[in-house]
Amino acid sequence: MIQEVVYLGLGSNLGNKIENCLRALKEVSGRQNHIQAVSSLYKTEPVGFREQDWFINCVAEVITYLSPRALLQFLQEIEELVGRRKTFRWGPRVIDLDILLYGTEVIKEVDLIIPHPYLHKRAFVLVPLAELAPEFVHPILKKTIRELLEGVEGEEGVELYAPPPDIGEFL
Ligand code: A4P
Ligand code: MG
Repeated sequence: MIQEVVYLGLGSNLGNKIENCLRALKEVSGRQNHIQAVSSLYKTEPVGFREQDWFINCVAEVITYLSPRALLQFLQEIEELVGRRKTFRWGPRVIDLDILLYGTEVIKEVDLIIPHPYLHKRAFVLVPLAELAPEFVHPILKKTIRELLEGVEGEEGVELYAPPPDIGEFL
């Protein structure tokens, strides 16, 4: 039986951003996925396409009983449910759910790349991830999340917005 610790990245910059993140976490939580911890919520400047509203970003630590591919499909269904409509790459979204890390697995397929390919370049991912797993070693780069955070640019665009949601809400 599969049982793996995964880190999920959540981002929203359309509608009620916090509600969207909380709703997505509620949908993730269930028999197949147990939410262990959630980071603080951060208000972050848009990266990539910059002419869009600011984001709420956070990271969740989850025990999953799904394979990487089944988890990806499940997260895509939740994105649909919570109301994500395709705009364009790096454009505004109601909710974006990314698999940042799936244990120490390395996967390089066209539509599934783990660790997430931009994880080490994005302060909006590393700041909340470092709250939950500072000593986790990136399986390719062989550096801890703390070390990756020390080397990243753009930390000034990541501002603490709200404390971690009560995970009791998701049980
Ligand atoms: N995909 C591959 N690997 C993964 C993975 N590990 N987790 C594929 C999730 N999906 C993965 O993603 C496109 C395809 O990536 C999926 O079909 C899946 O098979 P998408 O979420 O549909 O499209 P996207 O999000 O528009 O593109 P992309 O490249 O995933 O963008 P990102 O990296 O998600 O960046 N600025 C701030 N401050 N905060 C943000 O959250 N987010 C983005 C989007 C840009 N700027 C941001 C933020
Ligand atoms: Mg994405």
